[in-house]
Order: sequence, then structure tokens, then C-alpha cells
Amino acid sequence: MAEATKPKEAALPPVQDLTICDSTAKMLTKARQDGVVTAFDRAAAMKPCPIGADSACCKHCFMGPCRLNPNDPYGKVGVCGATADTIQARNFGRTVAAGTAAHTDHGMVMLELFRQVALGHIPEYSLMDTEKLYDLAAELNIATEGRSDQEIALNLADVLERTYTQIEGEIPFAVRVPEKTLETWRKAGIVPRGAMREIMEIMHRTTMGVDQDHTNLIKQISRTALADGWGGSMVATELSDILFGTPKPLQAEVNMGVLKERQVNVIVHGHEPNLIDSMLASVNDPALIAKAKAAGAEGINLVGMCCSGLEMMNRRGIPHAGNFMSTETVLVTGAVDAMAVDVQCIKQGLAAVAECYGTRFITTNPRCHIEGALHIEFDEHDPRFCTDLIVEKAIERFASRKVPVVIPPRVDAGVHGFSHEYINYMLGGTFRGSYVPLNDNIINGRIRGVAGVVGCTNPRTKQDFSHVELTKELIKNDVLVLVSGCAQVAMAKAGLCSPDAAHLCGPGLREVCEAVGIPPVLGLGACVDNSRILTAASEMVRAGGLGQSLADLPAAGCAPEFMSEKAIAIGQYFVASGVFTVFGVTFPTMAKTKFHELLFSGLEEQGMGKWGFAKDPHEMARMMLEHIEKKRRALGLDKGKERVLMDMAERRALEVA
Ligand code: SF4
Ligand code: MSK
Repeated sequence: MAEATKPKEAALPPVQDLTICDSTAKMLTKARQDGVVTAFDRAAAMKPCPIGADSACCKHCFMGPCRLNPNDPYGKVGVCGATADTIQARNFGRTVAAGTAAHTDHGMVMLELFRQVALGHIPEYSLMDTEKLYDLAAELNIATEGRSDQEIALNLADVLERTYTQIEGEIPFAVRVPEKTLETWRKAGIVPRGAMREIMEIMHRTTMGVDQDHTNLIKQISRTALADGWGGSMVATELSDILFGTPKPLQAEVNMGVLKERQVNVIVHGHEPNLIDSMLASVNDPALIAKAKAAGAEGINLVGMCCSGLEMMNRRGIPHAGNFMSTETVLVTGAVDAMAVDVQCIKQGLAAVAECYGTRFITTNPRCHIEGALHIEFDEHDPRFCTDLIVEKAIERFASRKVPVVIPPRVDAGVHGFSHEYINYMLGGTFRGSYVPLNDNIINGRIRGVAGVVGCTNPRTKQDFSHVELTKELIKNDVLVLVSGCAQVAMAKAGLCSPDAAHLCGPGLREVCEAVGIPPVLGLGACVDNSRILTAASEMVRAGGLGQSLADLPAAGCAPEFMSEKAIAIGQYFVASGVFTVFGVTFPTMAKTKFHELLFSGLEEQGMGKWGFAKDPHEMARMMLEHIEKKRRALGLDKGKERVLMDMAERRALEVA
């Protein structure tokens, strides 16, 4: 019997305590009736280890593992003498290293794909956004005069490769960091050289018997995280934009109702955008459509999930079926004929659930094989081989569907696909694109500040609940919210990514949203696209009036339902960049220890941001709003005069002037 169908022993929590997503709740109920176990129920049966959760254990050598008492952190030390602060800092550093490695490896794959496309080795792909190619070249001091797109792109690839491989100097996108923030980093000695160098050094320094001073370790931890945010992740996003197009707002549908009972349903789940266009070509191939029809289907329906889904939705408007905690339950519909996965956030449990419902579960990346999955490797040089075969496997399964199909009907429409370039354009207009109007609206108080709400869903907390409650509270208090990753999907399902959500805002933000025609919650893309928030924040500093460094901005970040190591790396790069960043669910430190205090207040004293933690979304909102108001006071904005917001007619008059 597959692991997914093992009988359950313990009483299971009621479904309404586990998720606010109707579709997921329905499918979780059905899973239980079908005798299928998902992560929701495995979480109930597997209590988290309280020592590990507080980072009170060390297994960095084989004299241990050593366990401390989280209620008395300084009561004992490890066999080697390592203190609670050393143990926590080393664990934290390795988490950041793992998260950074995930994003930077993804970024290196994008870089190599970009180079191969520039060389003309992959005829299926092109440099789709050459305007962005030229903008990046100018920003990085790459000559463009009299050179072909290919020459510029190859030069850009060589420069950006330093993000990963450089061993001395500063990463290329250090030029994007506001001067005062960069000064803080230089003073602390944390400007990243290259991601490989930083990951190597933190792994070395956290082995037994090396760096045993948490105040020194934190420097390399921050340097590693910054090599992610301003390095690997930023390069991945920028090059993906050139290759696949910079997102522009478009209408898209989210929720399990995007599955179609009478069509062959193919889900793409994971993180890499490289197979999107090939997959689109495959599902639109007349020969494959004819094959699907011959099998009795009305057509082929391509749907995304998790961050791959966001890459497809934000760039191409492909419907999205749900976030991380819905990836198993979506299979319970019986409607999914194939699920193709690449890397990151792919639960191994999917293989067993797929087996129960006959879904073809297909891994496509050489880095990620899963026992029980069919592996069809995606080779960028021959992309259609893999994507055509995925569609063929899906058609095969459609023809032999053995389980009833039950699709929760709900579909939520919204506007997605915002980029930092588009925020610039939509607020400043076509000819005078600028962040000045955003800053003006912050200065005049219509918008109190900006918040990034990002990250995963986690079965240790009710799915989507904190994302939605927190965000409603923020927009009600006139805070513009930027979202990415699984958070974006949670907001979309709650209707917050629709311009209609303006009625939930405070009067100032509502006025701005209605004047510009935007939702109060702007979806930026996958979790790797959090770098767009850093770029937008840097533009706000450059536009003037909101201080000299990122730490001066009336802004805050939050990952209320995080679960991934990547989220800790993201949190640390936001904190080191100057942002107050609140996490929910759990935090891997022991309260009242020196390392905890360093993260939660000491870094702020050094000119950076700081961490915060709360379990309740209303408390998270309170902390973030309080911080935003503190920053407004420091900028003197509590004394600022009201300015008049231009309506569309006045804006147009300005544009033709
Ligand atoms: Fe224990 Fe020290 Fe070894 Fe960690 S490094 S397992 S604290 S002896
Ligand atoms: S997929 S890292 S669960 S956002 Fe990017 Fe979602 Fe978090 Fe994975």
C-alpha cells in the first residue's frame, strides 16, 4: 500500500482549522474519505521537535549531536564547549547558505540559458525584452554603441557571471544599492564578492571549531544572504525578464476551478521559467491537440502551481491552481492528468498521492529526481522533446482515467504581473516614468508606507489565513502591499489582487488605487522575484524625499506563513538591506539569548534592519504599522502638508504639456 493510503491513527484536526482556501478544504475532506494522507495530516501526526525548533541542538560534528535546554539556554554547552549563541548562529548561517544556494543555483541556470540563447544555440528562445537588455547594459557600464544585441548580451552574461564566481571585489548589482546603504555594508565588511565564495566561507566558518563568536558569524551570514538578494536572485529575475519578457499587468484566474473536467489537464509546479514557452508550444501543437481529441478530450489545459505557476501567470496569464499547501490536494480532484515538476518546494509526498489518483508525476530537472516519479529530463537545447512527452503522458492518462473527477468550481480573477519597471511607469506615466508620484503620495500621507508580504504556506498554521488577515489590515491602514511567491496566490484567492479590493483600503490608498486603476496588492512573481522589491525600494530612495538609505524608508516586510530555508535567506537579505522583517509560524532562535537580541535589535543599531516575530497576523500588522509610523516620524513626515493628488485628466494634461 502506498504511504499516502496508510490508515491514520490519531484523530485529525477539523479541516476548517487547517485552511481558509475552500477548494483545498473540500479536497482535503475528500482525501480523508479516500484514505489518502497529505502534508496537513502528516503535520498533525508529526509534532515539531521543540529543541530543533528553537535551534538548541548542534550536529556539526560527531562528538554530538549536542542538545541544550531551550528554557535554560546558558545552562550547558556542547561537548566542544560551543555556547547557545554559537550553536544558534551556526545553524542560522547554514540555513541562509542553503536558501542562498537554491536561489543562486537557479540564477546560474538562467545565466547559462541566457548565454546559450545569445549565442543562437537555442532557436526556440530569443531575447524577448531588448529594451531591458539595453537598460541593464547601461546600468552596468557595458558599451552598447555600434554593438549588436548578441554582443551586448554576451558581454552582460560575462559581467553577471561575476555574481556567482568572483572571489574579490563587489558583486555587479552593488551599483544598484543606495549609496548610504552600501556605505553601511562596506563599514561592516559585508558587501558580497560572489555567491560561491560567500556560501563556501559560511559553510567553512560554521564547521566545528572555526568561528565561535556570533557577532563575527553574523557578518558572513549577512554577506551570504546579500549575495542572494542582490546577487543570484536579482540576476535570475533580470535575465528571465530579458528572455521571457518583463511582466506587465494582465488578468489571470486563480484557484482549483481553473482545471477542466473534459480537457487534458497538465500542471507545471516548481520554480524555473525555462520550460514555460516550450510547454505552451506543446499544449497548442495541433498534432497533440488532435491526439487529445482522439482520446476523447475537448482540448489541453495548461495550469501552473507554486512559483512556476507564478512565472507562467505573471508573464503569460496562464491560470494558477494554488500555492504550496494545495499541491497534494489538487491531485485529489482526479482531474490532473500530469504534474511536471522541476526544483524546490516539491513535496516527496506528491509521488504517493499521484499514484493514488493515477496522475502522471514527472520530474524534469537533473537536480531533482523523486522515487516513484517518471523522469523526463528537460534539455534547453531540445525543449520540445520533454514538453511534448509530458503532454503525451497526460493524454495517455486522460484516456485511462479511473477515478471520478471532482473539481471545486471556484475561480478568482485578478490583475497580476507587476514589475518594478511597471510600478515606475504606472505611477509616473509613459513619458515621465518615475517613482516620484509614489514618494509624493507617501510624503503627503495618502499612502503611509509600503509593505512586502511574501513567502510560503505551512501546515503548522492555517493556510492563507495570516497572509490575508495581515494584508487586509495593512491596506485598511493605507499601506501599499507588494506580494510574491505563495503569498501572492493566497491574496489572489481572497480577491485582494483585484482593483475591486480598493474598497477594503483606507481612504488615502483607495484614492490612489482608484486614480491609477491598480489593486492595493501588487503581485510581483515568484519567490526568487523578491529582488524586485529591493530594486523598487532603491528607486524610491533615489526618487528623493524618503531618506538616504533603505533603512530610512517607511517600509516593512513579512513572511507570515514561511516554511522554506529560502525564506530565512530572503528575510536576512531584507534585514541586512535595512528592512524591518516579521516572520510568523516559528523562529529558529531562543528568545533572550545574545544571538536572538542581535537579530531582533542589534543589527538595527548598526544601520541595518531587524527581525520581528509574531504568530498572530493582527500583531504582525501592528508591529509593521508601528515601524512605518516610526520611520515617518524620523523623516519628519508627521508634520508634512497634504498635497493634492492629480486625477487622470490632470495627469494626461501634464503628459502632453
Ligand atoms: Fe556538539 Fe560542538 Fe560537535 Fe556541535 S560542534 S555537535 S556542539 S561537539
Ligand atoms: S514556492 S519557497 S513555498 S513561496 Fe516559491 Fe512558495 Fe515558499 Fe516554495
